[in-house]
Parts: sequence; structure tokens; C-alpha cells
Amino acid sequence: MEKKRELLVIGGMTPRMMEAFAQNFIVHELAKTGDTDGFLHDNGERIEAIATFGAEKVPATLIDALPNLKMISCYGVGYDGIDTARAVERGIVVSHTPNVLNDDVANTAILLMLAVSRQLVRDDRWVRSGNWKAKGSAPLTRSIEGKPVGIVGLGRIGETIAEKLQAFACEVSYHSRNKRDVPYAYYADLTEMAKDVDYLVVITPGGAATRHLVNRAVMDALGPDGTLINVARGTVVDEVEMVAALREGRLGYAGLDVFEAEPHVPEELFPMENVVLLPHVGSATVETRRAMGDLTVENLERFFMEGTVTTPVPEAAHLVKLD
Ligand code: NAP
Ligand code: 8YV
Repeated sequence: MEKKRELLVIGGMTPRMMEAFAQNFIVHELAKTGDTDGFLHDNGERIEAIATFGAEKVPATLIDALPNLKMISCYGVGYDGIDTARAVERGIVVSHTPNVLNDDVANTAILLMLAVSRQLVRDDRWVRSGNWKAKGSAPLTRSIEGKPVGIVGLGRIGETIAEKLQAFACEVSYHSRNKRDVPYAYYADLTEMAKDVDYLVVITPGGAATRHLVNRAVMDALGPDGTLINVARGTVVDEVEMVAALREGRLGYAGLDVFEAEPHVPEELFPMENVVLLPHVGSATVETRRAMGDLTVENLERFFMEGTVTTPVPEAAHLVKLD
């Protein structure tokens, strides 16, 4: 019988994924090793694959400590935590989990738009605190119906958000580097789009190319009546500027699933009634995480059995033969 290959697991995976890994691999969980350097020194040479939670880091130093690494399977579509350039330079295949999470992440963006605009959290507290009996009806909120919404990054998830917003009769426009053949207005200039919309929904990849794309000028253009929704990566928004803009009333509202240094969230946001905060749960439903987990496992298994993967990241696609 062929000897099992050795897999390094980084970050939290579901029990279903761990069971699947154990069938074909000798599994090492980085979080349980205690002494990472000692573990890598003693075991690094035998590790042939990594399975990583999307929010975790796989830096060049880790990749270089694993001389026989052949494959990195990311449990998430965003792979900004992985030094993909270094991996590809070494011929290491990187895969991720696109498409299977489009609906739930898009639903989270719309959930945040509704929660912020209709003051879901405030009004829930209104009931629980007895305010309804003591003070009467809660103050009026704002509708998202028919409002102009600008999507920053009209990719797989962005387009799903745009489609779902049709049910709310929203007038959708978008900003990305390339104009697409879609029935939505294109803005080459993000600040110009921010001036024209009530809601800015951020859903680009993270990483150096998008760092602080949403800066002070963009937030000022969105303005005191505007709402910023971020379901992309915390790094895409200048968080210090965002907190200042909300505090000073230059930006009206925010719905945030992601932050620059998770799980750290700026405490200044905590008392703000005009902000709704989530702990990076865009894709975190049982159904979607199962589909993402199955694809993460499938990519690993296909790589070692068939020499290919189902969903390589674009930079690594040339390293495998695709169906
Ligand atoms: P995708 O299909 O690759 O779409 C990315 C979009 O961003 C494209 O429209 C791209 O268009 C645009 N873009 C890329 N770089 C840009 C830049 N520098 N300036 C402006 N636009 C830029 O990716 P996806 O599958 O929709 O996922 C998007 C991201 O969502 C992921 O990478 C991840 O970070 C995040 N995400 C978050 C959660 C969560 O739990 N909150 C869950 C899933 C995904 P151009 O190339 O034309 O610029
Ligand atoms: C995951 C995500 O929570 O897919 C992504 O890019 O941000 C989320 O679906 C994250 O990757 C951790 O696995």
C-alpha cells in the first residue's frame, strides 16, 4: 500500500474536512504543534501539502521551510493571506473555493445593508430593553428600496449582489479596473461613483493592489447620508480614516464583516448606533461551509491522484491541466 502523504492544516476546519483529510493524509495541525519552528525543523521535509483557512497567513518563510511542498488548498475564495507569487515560483499549485459561496456572501452584504438602514440591532434592543412599552414606537429608519448602490469589484460575488439587488429595485453601478459587458453603469473613478450613490458595497480581493482603495476622499464623497458596506477584506478600507469619518459625521453609516487586523475591531465603533459589526461570517453558513470544505478536499485529493485540481487560483492555473 502506498505510504500516506503528510498534510499541514492551518486554521480551523470542520470535522467533516478533518475526517476526509485523515483518510488520505497524515495530518499535522499547526495550531496544536506548540513550537512552530521546532515542528518545521523536525517535520518540514516530509510535508507535501497545506490546507489553510482563508483568513490565515501562508508567508514565504513558511513555504520555504517546506522543501517538498507541492500543493496549497485554500478553504476560502480570497487567498491574499498566501504568498502565491512565492508558491508559483516554486511550482507549488494553489487552489481556492470560488463560486460555491457567492450566494451567502451576497446575502451577507444585503443583510448588512438592511440591518444598517432599518436599524435591526437598535430596534431589537428597543424591544428587549422595554423601550417599546416605556417610550412607544422606535424612531423611523431608512429604506433601501430603489436606492443607488455602487459595487466596488463586480466579480463573481459582486455580480451576485447586483442581481439580488434587482429585487429591491436598486439602481446598481460598479467600479473595477476593467469595464464589463453588463447592464450596470461603469465608473473608472471610484470617488466619482461614491458621489453618485447612497450605498458603497466593497467586494474586491484583498492584498497590496486594493490596500486602502476606499480612502478618505472616497468616504467623504459617499458623505453623511451614505452607507459603506465591506464584505471584502478589512485592508481594502482605510480603517483609521473610516472610524474618523464616522465619528465626525462625514460618513453616515457602515456595515462591516471584515477588519484590518482581525479579530481586533476598533473599539470606537462599539457604541456607534449607525454601525453594524459582524465577525467575518460572510460565508459562514452550514450549507456554504460544507460546499467550500468539500471543494477544498476535492482539490487536494485530485492533485495527488490525478495531477490536477478543480479550482486553481488564476496565477497557478498554468501548473495543472484543466478539464
Ligand atoms: P472575483 O470574481 O475575482 O472578483 C473580484 C472583483 O474585484 C473583480 O470584479 C475585479 O475586477 C475587481 N478588482 C480586483 N482588483 C481591483 C482593484 N485593484 N480595483 C478595483 N477593482 C478590483 O472575486 P470574488 O469571488 O467575487 O471574491 C471577491 C473577494 O471577496 C475575495 O477575494 C475575498 O477577499 C472576499 N470574500 C469575503 C468573504 C467574507 O466572508 N466576507 C467571503 C468570500 C469572499 P477587475 O479585475 O476588472 O478590477
Ligand atoms: C472565509 C472568505 O471566512 O472565502 C473567503 O475569501 O473570506 C470567507 O469565505 C475565509 O476565507 C476563511 O476561510
